Amino acid sequence: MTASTSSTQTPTTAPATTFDAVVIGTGFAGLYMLLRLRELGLTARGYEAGDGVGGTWYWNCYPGARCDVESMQYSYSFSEELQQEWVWSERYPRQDEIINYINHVADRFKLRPMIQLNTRVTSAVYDEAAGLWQVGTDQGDRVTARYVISAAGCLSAARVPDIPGLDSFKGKWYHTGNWPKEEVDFTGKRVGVIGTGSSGIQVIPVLANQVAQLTVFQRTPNFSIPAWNRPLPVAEQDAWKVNYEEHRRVAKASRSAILYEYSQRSALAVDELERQREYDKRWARGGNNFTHSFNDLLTNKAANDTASDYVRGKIRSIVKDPAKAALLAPTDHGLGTKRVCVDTNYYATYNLPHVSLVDLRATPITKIEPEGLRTTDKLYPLDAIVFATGYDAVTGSLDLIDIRGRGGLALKSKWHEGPRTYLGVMTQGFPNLFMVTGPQSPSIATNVIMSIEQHVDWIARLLGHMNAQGLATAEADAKAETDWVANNNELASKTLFPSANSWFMGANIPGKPRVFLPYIGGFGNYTNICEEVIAAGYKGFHLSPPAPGGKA
Ligand code: NA7
Repeated sequence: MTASTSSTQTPTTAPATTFDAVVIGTGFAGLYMLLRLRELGLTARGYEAGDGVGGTWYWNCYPGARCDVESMQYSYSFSEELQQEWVWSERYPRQDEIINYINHVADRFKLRPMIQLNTRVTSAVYDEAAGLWQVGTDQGDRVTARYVISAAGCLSAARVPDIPGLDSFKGKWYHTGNWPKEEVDFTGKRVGVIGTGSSGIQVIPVLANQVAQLTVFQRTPNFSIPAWNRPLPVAEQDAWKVNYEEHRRVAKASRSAILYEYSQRSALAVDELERQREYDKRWARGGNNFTHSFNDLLTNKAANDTASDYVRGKIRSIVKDPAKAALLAPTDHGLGTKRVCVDTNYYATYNLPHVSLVDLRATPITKIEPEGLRTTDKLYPLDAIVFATGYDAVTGSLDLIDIRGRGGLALKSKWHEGPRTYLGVMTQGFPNLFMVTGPQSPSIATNVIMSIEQHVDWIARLLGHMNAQGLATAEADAKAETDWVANNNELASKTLFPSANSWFMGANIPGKPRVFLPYIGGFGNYTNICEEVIAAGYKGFHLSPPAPGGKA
């Protein structure tokens, strides 16, 4: 680990107890929000649970952690100077490089004095009489703020499954999303990895190079496309930087706020030879560009089958043992209906003699014992277990905080049957509570940094407007919210996404309502809607002046 812990400081000034705004979390969202609040002349405190900035990237420091969006795109766009001066080293950024970058941002924009590290927000309660939020932390802070802005992240509530006996395990266990900062030496160890999502698919090939015996416990196989990661020559970056602003403009007008080659053709409008040629080309280039080979892969099952079949064929061609290859080939969902993974040597890792694959569908885990992990079939003796079992995504980070709005209503209760927001940025009954990349916003379906910037800018504009107009309270309208939720569900229903048991659907958390979490209408469309809302005088929001006597 690098600069994440090096120069972070807690505020040196006398502890303040009143702020215009409290920001929860200092990952990409929290840092940029703090910057914009300061530009507005508002006082703000960012609370951060970690002992360094970086959010999800701070915690996910497992071996092999890397972003699957390319380096030149996975960065802030708000400062031309920043994007011109930063130099990346590889096609896809490694976790520690992202942490260096985000620490650089915290320093360059002098954000550290606004941040209190090692502090987790535990409660936010709206005081209706005062029109203010009372915010509490696990360090005993009790502060008041007009605005609370959650930048708590979509993938920050790491989830260890409830497997009986974990406490009895004599070895060490880890979760990829909460990895220790000190290096873990797996040399000569028998290691089990549970989970084959993006994190598992990244950590497995790296661990395989260190351990004596690697056992992968797979419940559901996923589709993965090779990254073909490589060093990124400075000349190549310089060429990109000449047109950085234009690249960003085009990306932001697109579906996922990422520059891909978005095809205008249906997979069914071309013959098999042409399809094969297109898939070969995209496979050779690597990364998630593959998912955009044709324009109907995510809306038409027959079209999707052609891409899914292609990748299944690739798996069979890479993995020498046909039984393992069959287990690794997904059959329960189509390519792209769950987040497609991007890997380095994932499938080939299963050709190594010390790497084995256990099919948990056939032989589920029954318990963990002192010596290892037991399935219905047998005991697997292990020295360490790595949980790559994902997150309570999007809503999980908010559920961890006791958030109460008007009438003491808990956010968790309001969202009992699934999240309800307007634009993913506010929820009715919780005045002046904002969410950066909240549920029913594009967030995880996009280059999340672009979504963060768009949300933060939008919130900052609203706060600036309220300041200028002497307004004290913003709140989503109930009907606007109902319509937005319905619109989201309808958009999702026109795609193949609801057909998959994914964390996009909340399907990975027992008891979580099965609701499609992100807005899937496209980043460009979403941005246009947000602009129209402003142009129409913040349509769907109630903006109110302070009530006489201070009540909002
Ligand atoms: P994911 O994508 O949610 O993957 C979690 C994996 O863990 C997945 O294969 C799960 O299988 C598996 N899992 C979860 N619980 C269990 C239990 N109880 N037993 C066995 N296997 C289990 O999380 P990641 O961290 O990999 O990726 C999250 C995002 O981070 C990713 O999409 C990128 O955006 C970055 P399942 O599919 O539920 O059968």
